[in-house]
Amino acid sequence: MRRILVTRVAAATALLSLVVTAGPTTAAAAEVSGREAGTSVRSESATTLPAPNLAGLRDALTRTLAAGAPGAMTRIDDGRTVHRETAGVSDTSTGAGMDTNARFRIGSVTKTFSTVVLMQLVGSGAVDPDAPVDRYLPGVLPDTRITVRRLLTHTSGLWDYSNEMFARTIPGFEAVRNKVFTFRELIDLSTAHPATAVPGTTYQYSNTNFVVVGALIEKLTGRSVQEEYERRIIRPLRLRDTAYVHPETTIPGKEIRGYLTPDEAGAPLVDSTEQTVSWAQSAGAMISSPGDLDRFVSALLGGRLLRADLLDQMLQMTPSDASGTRFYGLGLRRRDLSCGISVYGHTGTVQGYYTYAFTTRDGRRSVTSVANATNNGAVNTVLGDTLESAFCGTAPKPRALTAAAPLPEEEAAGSIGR
Ligand code: REX
Repeated sequence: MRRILVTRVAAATALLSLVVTAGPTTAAAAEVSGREAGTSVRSESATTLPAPNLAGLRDALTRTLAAGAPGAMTRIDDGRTVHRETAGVSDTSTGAGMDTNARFRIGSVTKTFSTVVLMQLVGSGAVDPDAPVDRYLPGVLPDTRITVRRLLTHTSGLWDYSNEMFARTIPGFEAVRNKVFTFRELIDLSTAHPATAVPGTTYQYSNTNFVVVGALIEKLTGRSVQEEYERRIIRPLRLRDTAYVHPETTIPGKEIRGYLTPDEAGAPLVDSTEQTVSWAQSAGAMISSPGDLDRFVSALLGGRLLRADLLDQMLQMTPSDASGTRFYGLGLRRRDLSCGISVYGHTGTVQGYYTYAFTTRDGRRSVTSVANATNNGAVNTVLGDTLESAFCGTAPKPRALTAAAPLPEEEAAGSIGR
């Protein structure tokens, strides 16, 4: 039985009172233009955004279940009002409902956390973003044209080692679920392959880039990435559900269980909740909750984690596919929605969990959506429709999707259909 719960809660969480650094305040309506691949981006404040379309949201979540996820949920936070919508179950064995207060694996949204740490290090002069990585990690990468910035923009040309790792979904996952890798082992898996492009010329999404970022953070600070996430982001923002527990395999506290879809049609879902996520580490191993992710992306775009010039660098976007609506900056995605609004954040895919965590340019409306089944492109695509309802107030037209023939997702081209 699939139930949909709707609650509206006044946001007592004092999001706006959080000031981590003396960053800039947000303008009511800003025109961001210039260096973003020649585009001009309209960017409204939450006060001028259409109200979320809750019927459209519920419809998108219901269709996410129809596409094969046991559960799906969205949390919308505009600083005054929180909308929570859930559909389906967080645990197929107990039948417990989805829960917007529970924790899950956020996959590549971790890349945005890693970027914030690195950009704070840029801000303090500890690292030059345009210097070769080789200056800081001598002999680790094969080409001195790979700069720190080219890691963050996915233009290093470093092969994504996870392509081969998960070519066969269940065997690939089972082979690494309890493994503990060093950063160097993962980097060496990548550099055993030739470069995919000349550094600086081509956007090509690769987990390797953000594993190198993790290695850099540890080299520059002399501390673990876990300590750096905690002291620079988690504690200042009071993110109580956010953690980097690598190489622990369990999610502490209240959890959403995750399910992996086998490649063989009709095969039952595999519970993939427990794993080290060591294959991803600083590219994808964090745990969080919808409330914490809303707070994180809001604080980032609201200028409360980075100085304005550093945030501006994260916002320098290049197209990530041919759609004309999807872009990548430094560890940050931009999506242009059908109503002309641009939203900023990241997506995540780690076995069992698809995540979307996006916010407006001023950070005033933030949205996190999660589904607990992966290796199913239709689930991911339909879950993405929640952004249209949440930011544009529209109800996207239902579309017929099957796992075998999903709409194109931004990282599917040239990789392994994840
Ligand atoms: C690995 C395979 C997916 C998942 C991956 N995830 O590279 C990173 C990430 C950390 O979150 N990236 C996404 C598996 C694209 C993002 O940035 O949004 N797929 C699955 C397979 C395919 O095993 N054979 O679907 O769970």
